[in-house]
Parts: sequence; structure tokens; C-alpha cells
Amino acid sequence: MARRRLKAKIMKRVLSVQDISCLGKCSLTIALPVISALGSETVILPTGILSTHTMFKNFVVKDLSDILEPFTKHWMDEKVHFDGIYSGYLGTVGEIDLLRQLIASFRSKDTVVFVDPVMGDNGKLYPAFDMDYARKNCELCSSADIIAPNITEACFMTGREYRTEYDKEYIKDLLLALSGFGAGVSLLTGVSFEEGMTGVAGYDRAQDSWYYYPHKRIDASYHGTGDLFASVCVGEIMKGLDWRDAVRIAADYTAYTIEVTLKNPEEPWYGVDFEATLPVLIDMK
Ligand code: PXL
Repeated sequence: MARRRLKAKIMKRVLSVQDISCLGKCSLTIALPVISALGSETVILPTGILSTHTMFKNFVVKDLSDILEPFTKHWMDEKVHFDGIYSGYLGTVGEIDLLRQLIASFRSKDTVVFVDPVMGDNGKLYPAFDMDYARKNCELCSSADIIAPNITEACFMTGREYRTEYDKEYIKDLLLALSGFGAGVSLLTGVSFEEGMTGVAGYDRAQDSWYYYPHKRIDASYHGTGDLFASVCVGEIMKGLDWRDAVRIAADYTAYTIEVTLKNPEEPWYGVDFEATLPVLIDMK
């Protein structure tokens, strides 16, 4: 059997804090396999457990807010070190306070905190969220090194008007407003300046530098693609890549996975076929 030559190196450990949608291919059921496949140990802290993600009708939810404090305490007692902390879909305003305490407890000078303030898309909040939740996410973003909202989420957090047609000034204003929350790097996903293309914009506060990575837009929308993008970013950053390279790989891989999913004759609607594309991701540079 052919084997990859394994380089001896210390494995990074990432804590991912978000829900488990048992059926639905999003949040932890993406973060765990993807970050593991990219070579980091992935510790999970489920904030809630759902029968499916919230785009299904009649989904059932069990809130798990009450495990956050005791689990944090146990890991603190065990002197666990996290190289990365990555949060996505949470659930309640109270969980954001608990997560901020957790971040403060585990943060060391080399911990990368990546916050994807998942709360909506296409100009609307997801069914479980309201404006209080959106505002509270600004506080969570202030605890992060890197944040990665889409335009909808950025507008709800910054109070800017949501637009589907915009120019570079609109995107720069959104990024500066996001950056005002305090993260070192602010990303904005789903930014399109021309027909047939989309991309990721970014602003690095310390360097006062702008970034835009355009790529082909595939005309399909699936749930979980934001989680796939964020998980790849985190996995690649843990490998030591600069955030700009991590974003490029994550954007290309997510677009490729959507293309592959579109070819599936069963026409899945609720998530992408990342299981089929993980081998490609592992070798992407
Ligand atoms: O992919 C974002 C996401 C995560 N978790 C849950 C969701 C969604 C999007 O709809 O419903 C439960």
C-alpha cells in the first residue's frame, strides 16, 4: 500500500464551538472532518443539538448552553492548550457571554481566535435569531483575531443597509465598520463586483491593508458553504499559512465543492458533497 511520507511535527489543537445539526452537513459536522483532514486535532464544544439545520421544517432543538461553563472548567483543570478557537452558529445571547469568557480563559499569545458570526444570509436573519442576537455578535467579534461574516451578517452587526448592488466604497465602509469591533483581520464573504464572479474581501487593521480574492461564481446556493469556507481557513491557518493564502484555498475549495455537488444526479438541496472533495483539499496549495 502506498503511504504518504509523514513529517514529524507537533499537532495543533483547535476548539470548535458551534451547534451540531445531526442531519444537514453544517457547523460541527463540517468543522470536525475538515479541520481533522487538514491535520489538526479538533476538539468540539456543541452549543446545541438540532435534529436538522434550521432550513428544514419542524426541526427539533435542545439547547446545550449549560455545558459551556463546566466543560471549560474541566479543560482548564486539565491545563489544555488550544492553538485555535473557532466559533460559528451559536444559539443564544447568553452563550456569547460564556464563549467570551472561555476565549479569555484559554487565549495565549499564539492562540488564533476565528469568529464566524453566523446569523443570516440573503438579507435575512436565520429563524432562531433577532436583532439582540445580531448586536451581541459585535461583542463576540471584539474577542476575535479574525472574523468572517457575509454581507448580510456584516450589515446586521454594523447597522448598514443591506444591498445586492454595490461598489468598492460600500464594501470598504463595511470592512472598516467591522474592523472597529477590534479584530485584527476582518473578512467579508460573497463580495461580487462583476457578473459571474464572487470573492472574499479583507482588511488587516495593523497593516492598514486591503485584500480581495475574486473567483468564479457558481450559480447555486447551499447551506453549510460558509461553514466549509471558515473550517478550511482555520485548518490552513493552523498549518502555518498566512490568512491570505488560507482564504484563497478556502474560497477555491468551496467553489469546487459546489461545482461537484451540482453534478450529483440526486440533486442534494441541504448541503454540499464535501465528503467527495476532501482528498483534493488535502493536497491544495
Ligand atoms: O450553516 C449555517 C448553519 C449552522 N447551523 C444551523 C443552521 C445553519 C444555517 O441555516 O441552521 C443550525
